[in-house]
Amino acid sequence: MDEQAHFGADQMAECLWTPEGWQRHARADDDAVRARFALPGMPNLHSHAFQRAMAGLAEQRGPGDDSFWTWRETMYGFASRIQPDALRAIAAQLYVEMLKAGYTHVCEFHYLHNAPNGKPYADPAAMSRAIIEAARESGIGLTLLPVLYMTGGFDGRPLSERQRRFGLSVDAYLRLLESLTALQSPRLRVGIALHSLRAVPEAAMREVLAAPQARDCPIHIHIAEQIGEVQDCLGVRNARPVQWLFDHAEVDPRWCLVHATHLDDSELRAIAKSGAVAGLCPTTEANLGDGLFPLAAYIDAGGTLGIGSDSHISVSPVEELRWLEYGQRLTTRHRNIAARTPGASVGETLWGAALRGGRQAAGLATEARRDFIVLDDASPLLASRDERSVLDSFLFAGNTPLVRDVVAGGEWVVRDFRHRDEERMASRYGAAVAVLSANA
Ligand code: NGQ
Ligand code: ZN
Repeated sequence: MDEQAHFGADQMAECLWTPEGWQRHARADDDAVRARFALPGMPNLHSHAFQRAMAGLAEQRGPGDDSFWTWRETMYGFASRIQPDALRAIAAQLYVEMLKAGYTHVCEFHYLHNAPNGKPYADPAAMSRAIIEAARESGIGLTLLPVLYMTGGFDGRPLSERQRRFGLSVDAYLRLLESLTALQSPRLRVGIALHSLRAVPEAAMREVLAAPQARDCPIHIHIAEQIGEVQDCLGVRNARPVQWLFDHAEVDPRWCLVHATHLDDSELRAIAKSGAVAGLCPTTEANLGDGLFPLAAYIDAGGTLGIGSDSHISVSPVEELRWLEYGQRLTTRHRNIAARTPGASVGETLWGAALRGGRQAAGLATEARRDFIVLDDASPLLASRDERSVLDSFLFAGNTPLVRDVVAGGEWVVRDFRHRDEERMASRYGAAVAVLSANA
């Protein structure tokens, strides 16, 4: 088969699951496109690609009580050594892993803008271009979110030495945004990201949100991830973070509130009512000790959600969704939390919800029939499953990989569990990481 041929899901899948139910198509003639179970590919709504190369390197106990804040110091030390070539190698390998796991699109929350000495690169978009190239090489769809990061805390303190790589003035930020927006294509969307309320002063936030690009592009922000952040916000701004944001910005479906872990009832209802996406990253939130998102109440309030792999301690939509549900089961001591009506499947509910919210956060049209994954119906686990049970089995019982083929943007990027360029990506990644470790 011609690898470059473009496919839509209806041309190939015998059975395609959609949030509205299973759709049947005539069986394709070519046996190579046989697919008993196909699903739309998942958008990954939150990624810091460079962090993949330090996954597993912050799991040894330090001198005191380890926390999000001690992890962040380790991460900053690691970030300070990454240059454009290394970023491209790491991101491309990561995106290959994402595709093989069932993600067909990624929102890259990108703040590593400047050279290690804190000065802009000769091309201020050098690091952004590395991300764009990595996505193109891997075949994954990209929503690039250049990040505004200006201060080291709610009190407006200047960036620490290690944060200087992230810092841009509002003017420099808007210039970067404009130069990236000019590169948009069907496979590359550009949106806006405010790192967090602690990193963006109010006046800067207003200026960026008033830019013409902001009118109809995705707007992402980290918010209410840690209790310490809620306390600092209360101390300095006299309001909880989500409450403050709603009081000072028009939060609507353009927005993705990443983590939104620590919410009171009125904040939870405000997000749900606004149509903004709660960007949940369960494996990273578990790894960093963030806390648990109030899933059942949020779904009952009609809230929109999506998933991201964030620090990439794990790269799998299955694991994100499984942890999302299991976290709730462990604290409530009940089962089948995400499915709110009798007879509903947890797997279908979660895949469908994260698909809808992920597409919205990525700025994608709701129908993306050229992004889909084919499950391995020859695996013993799925061989005995039917349409009614396949998503639940995939999400809860799959351990060996079950994603057999992946079509992204109408192109076969994974066939029979292999990405079209995986050897080259892996060896380039290995070489880049060896250099980073040698310089540690
Ligand atoms: C980030 N990570 O942007 O990678 C942050 C830490 C910071 C999470 N919030 C960096 N999980 O807060 O400056
Ligand atoms: Zn993040």
